[in-house]
Amino acid sequence: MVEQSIGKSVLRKEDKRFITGKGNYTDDINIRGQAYAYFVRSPMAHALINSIDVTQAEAAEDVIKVFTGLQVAEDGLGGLPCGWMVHSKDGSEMKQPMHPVMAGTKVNYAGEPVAVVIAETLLAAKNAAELVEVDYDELDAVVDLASAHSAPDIYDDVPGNTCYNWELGEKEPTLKAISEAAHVTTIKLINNRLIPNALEPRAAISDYNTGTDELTLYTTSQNPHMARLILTAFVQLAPEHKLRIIAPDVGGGFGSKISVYSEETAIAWASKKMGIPIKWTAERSESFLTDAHGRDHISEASLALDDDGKFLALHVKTTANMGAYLSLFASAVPTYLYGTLLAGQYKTPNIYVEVDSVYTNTAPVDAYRGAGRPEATYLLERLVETAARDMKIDPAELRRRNFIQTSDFPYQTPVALEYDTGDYEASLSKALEMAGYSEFAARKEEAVTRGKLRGIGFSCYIEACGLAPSQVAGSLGAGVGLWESGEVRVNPTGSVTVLTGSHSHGQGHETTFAQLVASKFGISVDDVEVLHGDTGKMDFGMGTYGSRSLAVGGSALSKAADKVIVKGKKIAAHMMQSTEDDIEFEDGEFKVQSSNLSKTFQEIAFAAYVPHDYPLEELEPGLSEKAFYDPGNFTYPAGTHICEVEIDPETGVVEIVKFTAVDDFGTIINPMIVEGQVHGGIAQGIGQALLENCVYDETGQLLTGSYMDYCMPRADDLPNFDVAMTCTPCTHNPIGAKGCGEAGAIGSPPAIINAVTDAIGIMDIEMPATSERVWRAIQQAGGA
Ligand code: MCN
Repeated sequence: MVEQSIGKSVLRKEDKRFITGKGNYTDDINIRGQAYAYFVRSPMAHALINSIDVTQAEAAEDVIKVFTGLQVAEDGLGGLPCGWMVHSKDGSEMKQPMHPVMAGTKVNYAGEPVAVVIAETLLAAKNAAELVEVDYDELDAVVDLASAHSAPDIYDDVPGNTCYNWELGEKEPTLKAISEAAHVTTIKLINNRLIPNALEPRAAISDYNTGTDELTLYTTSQNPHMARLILTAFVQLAPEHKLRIIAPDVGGGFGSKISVYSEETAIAWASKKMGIPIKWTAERSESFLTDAHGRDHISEASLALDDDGKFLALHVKTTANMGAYLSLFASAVPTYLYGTLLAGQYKTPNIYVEVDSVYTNTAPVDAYRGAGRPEATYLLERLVETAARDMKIDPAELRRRNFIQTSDFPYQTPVALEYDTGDYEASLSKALEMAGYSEFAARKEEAVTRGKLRGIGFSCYIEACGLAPSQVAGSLGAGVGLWESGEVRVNPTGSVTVLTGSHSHGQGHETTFAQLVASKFGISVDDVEVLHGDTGKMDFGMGTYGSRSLAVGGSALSKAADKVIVKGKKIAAHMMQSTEDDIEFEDGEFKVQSSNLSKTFQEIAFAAYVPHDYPLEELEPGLSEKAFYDPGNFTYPAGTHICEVEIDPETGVVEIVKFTAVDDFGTIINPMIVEGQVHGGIAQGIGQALLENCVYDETGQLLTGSYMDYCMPRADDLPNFDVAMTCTPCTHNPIGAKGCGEAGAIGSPPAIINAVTDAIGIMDIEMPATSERVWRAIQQAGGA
């Protein structure tokens, strides 16, 4: 009998190839006769293009061709679409300016591509790009988010630069409750703009077969089928059945590789036009300029409480930056992935949220690890902590008084979502114990003797992930369904090949999905191979984002595996002259319950493919099943993060001395991988809270365009994390699993800023709380 592997920290199967340099990333792929692309990008954030002269560039050595944005558009290629329609308060549709593959007559952010040079070598393409002469008329750039409405309009048909003005919840009861409440805490805050920085830059290589008319595009995508759908149905690059998209090994995405970008579209089009393979790999500076950025909100929020600290009402007003164009998921991020999360873990009876989303002359903003949910959590958990300080109630106690109780589930929030399950008290209690909260005062006192300021901060987060029921998504404006596909192919010798519509780009699916399927069949994890990321191999799938792969993609595989077992029982019944109802499948064996006869999984697999003794009239040969799974609800991971910091008042340097995270992800397949996901997420949250900030100057030039100016967290910025789990299994998927991929980035930033402000004795500090900001805050607060 093979040991059941669910819940075991099986080492990652994919790591052998990664750590021995055998990974196969897009840039590792070379096709005979390939040319290289280099993009000419706008140096200005906002300008009219009077003309583009490519004569010199095309005459340069080794240059094959130069294409401009206008040429691409004239060839009939459509714009890059946004996949989520959001309506304004007045019912009107969001304003969506055309997002051309490359700019034709006007550029709207610095770095926007205007032409592409195709050459025999990368160096030749790069050199020739310098020879493309673009005559621009610079326009004033709209950069400041707060004043974007009153700035000149970027697009003629988008008055006030307003994309939409959205609302959720009941306005009148909320405002009334706030006006009558015994206590109201109000905060204003900025959720700083971030640049994703996946380890592997975006890349693409396209190959057109003039014989078969098939266009193959290898690209760094989190969702290759969706990319194919967009490039065929909207951009009209090729018929769907003639376009194959392969997303091979992908070195991180964090949301930035969901979108279909200009570059892969342009090279695929050029490759088809010229009948040659073309390769493009982003330089890091191009990634900074053009990968979809994240966050970028300004908010004001008020929480009304009664004298006992019971939450009565929450009013939130947010302005969200969309950048210059609507990226693929952009419109959904500050609305359905944000406003719907504002109930948090609390029973707040009245909630009303307004979101004003605006265009600016900056790179498009889209999903970045957590996408909307970190922004909601940051706002709510900063507000709750501030209210606790205002009312002089212990912050853990204030949260406790307002928690949704286990007996309340399923719990309908006032902002659309219905939480299926959770136990918020359990994660808070465990986190308080692990963090040694009761001894914190003593530690703070001791720190003072060393001249240090010590603070502690909480964050009790919830997120909706496992995106999502298609009907719900559709009713909220999604242009696609959000189900997932899975196929389980049992090979004749009993090993298994799994094909999934999910895409792994660091999350370890090749291991966890293998564990899931191996456990179903009672076989070894080593006997299961997981394939993903190729529209030519697997069924249409929706891809990976919104921590959905296990809850949705894994559930599809679980259903497909169940079908295999059902068929296996039929074969077994025939082979052992029994009835299907009398067969039990357990520990990798099909057993006749009423006797001691049994057949192994492998024997049944062999019989399915060598059907000499087989019920051919009743059953087809083969043992391969598919399933499509559309979830009944989101999953709702939740937990408590507690951060403890020490600050050196002389320098403002913040040291995280302890970070505790207690999360509830329901049933866990692989604790080591889940902990790794939590660690990675917290690291990104620490980056946002203390170090990272995307800054444009007033003309729209990106000032933080390299690692010299954009500070990513490094190992010595991070403490050892104390991570633990509680478990309330998800009630509506067959695994009981909730997503874990974003939780760390969602829960951590407010805990960190709550700790920093607690240490200094102030109510607020802007993220990132750099040592300079902290030092200034300490001076303003009256010094150490
Ligand atoms: N898992 C588990 N038990 C659970 C939940 C998850 O064992 N109860 C496992 C899963 O099987 C999977 C991993 O944990 O191996 C993450 O699963 P899940 O929460 O389903 O998230 P996804 O696989 O859908 O990944 C998406 C998520 C998101 S949205 C971002 S952004 C993100 C993240 O994952 N980007 C990442 N983690 C990342 N990790 C890496 N290394 N690189 C990225 O780009």
